[in-house]
Amino acid sequence: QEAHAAEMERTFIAIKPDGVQRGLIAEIISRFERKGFKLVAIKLVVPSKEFAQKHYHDLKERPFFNGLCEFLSSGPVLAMVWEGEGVIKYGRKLIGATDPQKSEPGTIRGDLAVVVGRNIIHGSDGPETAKDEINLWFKPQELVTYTSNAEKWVY
Ligand code: FUP
Repeated sequence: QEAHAAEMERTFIAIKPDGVQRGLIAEIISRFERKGFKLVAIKLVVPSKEFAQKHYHDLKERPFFNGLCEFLSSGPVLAMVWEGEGVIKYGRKLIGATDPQKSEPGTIRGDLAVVVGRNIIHGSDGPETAKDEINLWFKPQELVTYTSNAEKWVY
């Protein structure tokens, strides 16, 4: 099928320090890859606390905000952009509910995490946040445009 490439949806996905430290990078990436989504940007970074506060600015009134930002900046985070039809919403589905006690088995948090403060992965919750988060974490030239060999069989 044609006319996909130009307008394909993108989302920001990050493996938090707990996921990186627990050796879950390959496990998590493979779930997005096997689904048929396409990786268009990836880097390992230790965000500053100020950067973490920017990333989670929507939550600044919440009681857990400070601890959350301390945690995100406590070690390497694997920042990624994934592309594909419906990737924002379906990415959230792959990730599962915020609280791993409530995430379904089969989801990333359901299978691999136990408590909300260590839920191993972040994913943008809508088109606006996806755009904002991609812009916060990546420079435009870090987003790689290419045709994957798989996509003519996925679409
Ligand atoms: P999500 O989009 O699923 O990551 O959920 P939120 O944006 O609501 O929350 C962001 C992060 O805040 C969660 F991943 C974990 C943390 N959090 C807590 O520590 N306690 C809470 O009660 C809710 C969220």
